[in-house]
Amino acid sequence: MRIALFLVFGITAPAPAPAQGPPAPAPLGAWTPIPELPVMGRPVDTAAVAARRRALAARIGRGVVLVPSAHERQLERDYVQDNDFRQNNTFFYLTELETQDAWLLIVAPGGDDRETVLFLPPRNPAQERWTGLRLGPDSVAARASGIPRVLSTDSLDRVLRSARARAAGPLYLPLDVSTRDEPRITDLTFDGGDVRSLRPIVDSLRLVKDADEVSRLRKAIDITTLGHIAAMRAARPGMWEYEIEAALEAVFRRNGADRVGYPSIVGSGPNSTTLHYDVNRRRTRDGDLVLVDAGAEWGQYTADVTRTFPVNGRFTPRQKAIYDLVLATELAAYDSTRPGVTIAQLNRIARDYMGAHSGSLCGDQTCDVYFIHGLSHWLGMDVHDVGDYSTPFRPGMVLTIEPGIYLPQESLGVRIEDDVLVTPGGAEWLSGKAPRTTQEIERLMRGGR
Ligand SMILES: [Mn+2]
Repeated sequence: MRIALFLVFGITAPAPAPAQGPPAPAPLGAWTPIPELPVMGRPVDTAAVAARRRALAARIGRGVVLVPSAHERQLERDYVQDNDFRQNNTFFYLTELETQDAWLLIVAPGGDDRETVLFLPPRNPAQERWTGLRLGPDSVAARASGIPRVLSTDSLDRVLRSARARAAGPLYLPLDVSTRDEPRITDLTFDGGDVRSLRPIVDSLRLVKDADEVSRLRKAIDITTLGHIAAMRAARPGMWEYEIEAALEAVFRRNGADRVGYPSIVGSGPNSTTLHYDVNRRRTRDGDLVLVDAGAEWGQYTADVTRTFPVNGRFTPRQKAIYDLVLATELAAYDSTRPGVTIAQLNRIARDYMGAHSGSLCGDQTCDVYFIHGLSHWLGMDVHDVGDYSTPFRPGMVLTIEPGIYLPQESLGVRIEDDVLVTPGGAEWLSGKAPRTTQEIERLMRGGR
């Protein structure tokens, strides 16, 4: 069930506009916290997250799982320029809540409603006047999360102790970079109990996306496609790379993207041959190719799409020949994408194809020599998503296919990257709406549709 929290939000009637000057702040004592509060975040697919928690408990068999949420960053103490709150991925996977300073406890066997507890800090009205309304340990949080047992974080240690005694199994914690500064996690790892890493189990669950995850990815990818189209339309010789970046990211934001999934790469001319160039400060010149590798993030999931286009709207014969080989390589890899195949096999198929169809395009060498990175990676909440790279494809897995050829001596780099969902019968392009053939790109840049 999805709970439309924005309806709840509707009860906060705006104050009437003052006749003149800014309104005087209401004295703190006169301000009453609104019991029905909005959550910073989107509605939770409560059925989907409950199913993920049950799946996790089933994989553990017996034990206790404890996961902290992310904390708010301190404006002026961390990075003044960036205090954006982004939820911890493990916590988000199991709750879809974008709330700070929370903890999730799951006891296995079970992992159902009776064996799951959400801990939230008590609300702080004075603090909320600065940072906005928060979820607190009350019935609003229970409804928003679909977790009936919501307690104050004050009771976490006591409830955890009794849960561990009852479960008589290991304690699973997300032991990774996301929790290395979490004092409670550090203490628990040294308390002499059987403490194990939660990540391998959660990572393998995250590898196969459920329907809610696929719909989030589709949204992020659709927004990204619109951004790439806008970048192609805006491009003109003499434009600065950052102007093309601005055209792209304006469309991301205008369409509701929460942020970029990674720094946008807009590399023109020589910069098109630098794989992760993201300075974006060069002025383009007539005849340049522009390589744009960018993905919007929406609902915690990110796209990862690359398009390469001529800044003046016309590929030279040389650029087109290299481009068409990269594209044909991508299609060959896609045609082999189906359940049971591995990324290593796909990589081999792509390299063999590129090598066999190089002709004299890359001089004495075959062009796969200039294809200097891997073909694919998993895609999800992380742009290079978690999961074992030797896992044979199963329906619901999402990966990129991204061959490239980079010729620095010619200032000529081409990468084409699409996001692909593995289906029972093969695969589906998720980013197929972004123009991809030289003909489609040239038509779009001439002002066609
Ligand atoms: Mn990629």
